[in-house]
Amino acid sequence: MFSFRHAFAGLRTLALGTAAFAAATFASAAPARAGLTTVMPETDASEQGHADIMAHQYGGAFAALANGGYTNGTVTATRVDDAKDTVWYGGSVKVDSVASFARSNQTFGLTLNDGSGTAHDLFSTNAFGYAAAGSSAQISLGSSPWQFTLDNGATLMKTSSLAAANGSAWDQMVTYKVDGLADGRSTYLMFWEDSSLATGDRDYNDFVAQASFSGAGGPTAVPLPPAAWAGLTTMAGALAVTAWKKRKAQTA
Ligand SMILES: [Ca+2]
Ligand SMILES: [Ca+2]
Repeated sequence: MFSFRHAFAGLRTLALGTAAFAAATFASAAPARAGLTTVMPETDASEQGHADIMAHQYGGAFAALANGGYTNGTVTATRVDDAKDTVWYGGSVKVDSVASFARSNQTFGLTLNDGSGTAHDLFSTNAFGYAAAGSSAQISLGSSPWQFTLDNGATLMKTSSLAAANGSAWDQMVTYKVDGLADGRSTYLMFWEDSSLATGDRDYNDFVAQASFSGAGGPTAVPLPPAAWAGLTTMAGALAVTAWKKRKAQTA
């Protein structure tokens, strides 16, 4: 949707009255926090925001925390610094769709961050809300780091968790670390915005997926340039991601 906030950002000659209107209009926006990409509040009554999506996934009622996260008292979701949710690494991971408030086909996958650009689709889903269905098998990429990717069939945007890999360099995905599930795994929720940040609503709920790692794994602290990974990827050619791929594509 059209974003008044963004459109106004570059206009420095606004009359005072108009500026006051803009300030009042966005008074409810979440405060900007260092290191965290701003998520705009949900304003579409047919969609759900992050707290509601977490409640659907984990139960209870999720309340906002001062640090940008949410908790239901048992399960706590803490935002991952957006400088760190770009490239992922380690362990064995399974990804499951949680929700999609996009009304269009979404293909979720990963791209190896080894300079090869090798991409693998994991699953596609095309169902609105919590009917979205799609799961990967358990994936082990050994020493290869990767970027998560989302390919939207309607906006024709294929975006990466690594903002620098997007043509616009926009950050299209925000991430929460989920603690309190008591299942011995490392769990993250990824919330995607699948359209232009110049004109989109920036509510980051077009596609939501849970990544659950067994063993150590998750976002790398600092994404390394491809050359730095060259010595770690000698086994990459032996990877058989295709064999792990399990499509549950749906047709609308
Ligand atoms: Ca991010
Ligand atoms: Ca959106």
